[in-house]
Amino acid sequence: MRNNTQPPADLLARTAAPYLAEITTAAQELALHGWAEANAGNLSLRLNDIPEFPGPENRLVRPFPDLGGIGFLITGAGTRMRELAKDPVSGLCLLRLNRNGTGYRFLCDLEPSSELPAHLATHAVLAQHRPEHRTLIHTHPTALVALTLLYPEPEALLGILGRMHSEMDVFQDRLTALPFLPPGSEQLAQATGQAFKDYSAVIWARHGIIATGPDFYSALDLIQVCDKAAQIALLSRNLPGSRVSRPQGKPMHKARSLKGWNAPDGIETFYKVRSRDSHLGPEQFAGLTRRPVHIVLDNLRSAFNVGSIFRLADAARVAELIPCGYTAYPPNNKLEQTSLGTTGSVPWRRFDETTEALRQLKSKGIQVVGVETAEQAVPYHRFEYRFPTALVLGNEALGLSQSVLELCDGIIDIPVFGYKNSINVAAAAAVILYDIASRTGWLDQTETAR
Ligand code: 2HA
Ligand code: ZN
Repeated sequence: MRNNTQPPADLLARTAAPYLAEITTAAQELALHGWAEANAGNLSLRLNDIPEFPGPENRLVRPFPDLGGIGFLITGAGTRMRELAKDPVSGLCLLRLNRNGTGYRFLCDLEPSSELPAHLATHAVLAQHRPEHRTLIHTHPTALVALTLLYPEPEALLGILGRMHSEMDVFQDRLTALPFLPPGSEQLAQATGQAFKDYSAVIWARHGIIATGPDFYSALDLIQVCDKAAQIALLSRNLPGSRVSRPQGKPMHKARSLKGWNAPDGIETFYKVRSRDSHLGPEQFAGLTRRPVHIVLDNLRSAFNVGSIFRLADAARVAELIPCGYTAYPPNNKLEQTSLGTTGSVPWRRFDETTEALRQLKSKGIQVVGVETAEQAVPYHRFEYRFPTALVLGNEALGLSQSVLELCDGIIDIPVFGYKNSINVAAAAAVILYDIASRTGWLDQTETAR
């Protein structure tokens, strides 16, 4: 809606005049950093003592009684930061809430920013809790947004940022993060307003950041430091020859609980290791549903491979493991070097003859699927399983014997494109098992706490 009535001609320009230098700087910086693609981002400033001006009144979805009679400068919807930097007055709206805070009038040729709800909700909180914080900047810092994709958990994200850059101390624990909420939405506005009770900057996952300060320069400082930390975090990842461990900066207060999070190898980590089932007692664990997949090992040569498959069977919580013929079985030193303690958590039984194991499984209605690069094999990702199913894995060199193949209800293989024309049997088992788990939706079933 445009304001058609004639307001005092220069009220907007006069009101904005004392702030033009900082608004210009902020807009320039946001544009130069590449955080203000198209019309991304918005700024606002809370003012007192704005005279009433005529014009149609716009009602607010949610009233802000504490902001009654308060005025704001806020960027207009569609304003580009690069344009705002050149001509700030043309990109700004002067907005004033009515006495009850139930509606507002505005002066400008544009609608106020699409994030007006978040700006108002935040200013309402700041006016009450930290009146000296009058400015808000919202922008889309590229590295920071990328980092929110890599670390969706706010605690992990804040922990990483806190350790990346000593300048993060400027925040003095006043930075927090919200999960993704739709841009411009009432939910985003409410969650952001709440967060500003305790924080001066709020990261919006997969979107950007919004920060406050007594002036635009200090709000901009917070955002620049935060994105710098995010850039350092991204640039220092996974470079060849780089040290695995992160530099030990002083963690921010919110991240302090991260200290002492240990990976299973005892080395301190920056993320909380997800435990899934490992916190359960043996009896609770034994009560969990096991996936209807049996794994039959037909004369495997390497006890190390058997151990790896035990570990995999534990991870995917399959029904059972059946070592047959001369396949190693527990207790076995080599096997235990790779099974890493999982022989106790995976049900297993052994047979002298693979064919005997298969006959027993088939008699219980279990589908038997051989893994073999045979002529008639179906690529594993297209095979239609019928559960319960048994996967039969063969000897590393010889594959499945003819008598075993004859008992199979289906044969699958893994397409390979290399010179060697095969992959390790434990790796093959992992590929096939996790394909099944992903196709059946098991990966999304969180029977136990994450
Ligand atoms: O101003 O950045 O979040 C456009 C936006 C919406
Ligand atoms: Zn935005």
